[in-house]
Amino acid sequence: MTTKNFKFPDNFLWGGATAANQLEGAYDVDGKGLSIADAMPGGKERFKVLADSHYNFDINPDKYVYPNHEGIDFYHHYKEDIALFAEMGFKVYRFSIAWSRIFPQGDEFEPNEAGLKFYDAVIKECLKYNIQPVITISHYEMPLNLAKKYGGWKNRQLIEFYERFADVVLSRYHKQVKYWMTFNEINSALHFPALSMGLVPSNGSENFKNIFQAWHNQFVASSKAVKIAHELNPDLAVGCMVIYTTTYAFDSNPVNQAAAMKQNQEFNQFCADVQARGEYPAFTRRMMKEHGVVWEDLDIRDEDLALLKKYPVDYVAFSYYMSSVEDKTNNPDNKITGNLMGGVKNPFLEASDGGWQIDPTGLRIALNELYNRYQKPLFIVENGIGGYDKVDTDGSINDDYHIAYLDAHVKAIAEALEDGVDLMGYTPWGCIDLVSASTGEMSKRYGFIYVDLDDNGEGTLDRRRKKSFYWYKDLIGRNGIELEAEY
Ligand code: BGP
Repeated sequence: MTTKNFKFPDNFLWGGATAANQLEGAYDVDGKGLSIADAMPGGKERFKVLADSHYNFDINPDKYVYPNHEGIDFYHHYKEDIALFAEMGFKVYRFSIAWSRIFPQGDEFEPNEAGLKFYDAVIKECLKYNIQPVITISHYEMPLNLAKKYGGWKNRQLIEFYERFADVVLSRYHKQVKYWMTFNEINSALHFPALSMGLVPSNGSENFKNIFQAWHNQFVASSKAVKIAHELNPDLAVGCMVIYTTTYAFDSNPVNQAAAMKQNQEFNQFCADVQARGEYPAFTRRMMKEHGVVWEDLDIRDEDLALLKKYPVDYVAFSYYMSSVEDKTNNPDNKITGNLMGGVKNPFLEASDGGWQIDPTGLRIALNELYNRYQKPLFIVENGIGGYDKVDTDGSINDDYHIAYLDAHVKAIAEALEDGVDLMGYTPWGCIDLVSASTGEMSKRYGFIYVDLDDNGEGTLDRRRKKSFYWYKDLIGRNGIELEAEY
């Protein structure tokens, strides 16, 4: 087989991604308030608990474990961890700021200085190694009080609270940090509103009117953050962030093709259209109607629409883990699980242990679809495979499945660059092992760096380089990859 060496652009942003609630720990230290993530139990029961009609972000330590409370204690290990990122050659490190460290209850007027000091130190440490921070302002971790007292994002007052939070962090860090994102995986809410909207059945998640209202409030809040950022410095780059799940029709039956089109609109395009184009897409009213919601019943004001139009995002960031298949005709019972998504099994793909279908070509397609739709720079800010690693007797961790997954996806990225896509960078998810968002487990690992900690919080917290650590270091160092000559 003939191969060619593909070179990535010189300024390509290689790095890794994490979220505060999944790794920092120190959940009640230095004035931090509780966040909704602190109230989500760990383990495979997590989704079931969140779906219970009585659950209202209550914390019940007698019954459940809460691995996020300790995370991997990045709060006290950040120097060691960032040094390891630097050793791999990271150009960027994507992390989020825990809102409840800065505004413990979410509705205060003055920020918590001790919380800000922590991020001062993290940013300083990154810059020491010429690692540029990429900050997600809100990643699945709003202050608990905003969910309990205000009912989550369906309440318009949240816009004001978020604006205050965004203003504080942007004003403090705009000189050191160029790249920002407003909300993590904003489109996940249709399937799972608890994490990003603070909505569970007991405060209205089952009424789609609340979901669309919450989204609208988030879109407005996002545009306000873009406005603040650009007023501070027009060169700051603020992105939206969506989960992208490349969607195929089961076959050429037009009914299935239309189902795939609709799924694409609802899941992949709706939020990014509003945030990147600055207006609701043409299919909005129909999509709302199909969920029993009428546009006129929502609190969507003219000044909101003007703000959305005036302050769209500068780039489109997304997570990509898998693709999905739409099938309206066969009704097969081979349903699969996935990253918040169900779907039908794709006979051409293999799946991870957790049932996520592995599809590198789907990433090339995603990049082309997104770029051709928005014509804005893209940023892959999450990608990876969660697996169950074991430490060999000599202490090594041979995570070949992890390398194989990432290698195939990096090749697909190279092909998309050849297709002409404008891609800023690549930050694989969970560059250091951390607590899973969907299961709250430690044992589902994505990292290049292994952390000695189990699902019950037992372990030394020692960090170890996995085999993939050296693979990634080599890739970044070469800034290139061997591709088959014909793709
Ligand atoms: C995304 C989230 C992340 C992350 C990742 C992996 O949806 O933005 O926070 O956790 O998925 O998912 P999980 O941890 O459930 O394996």
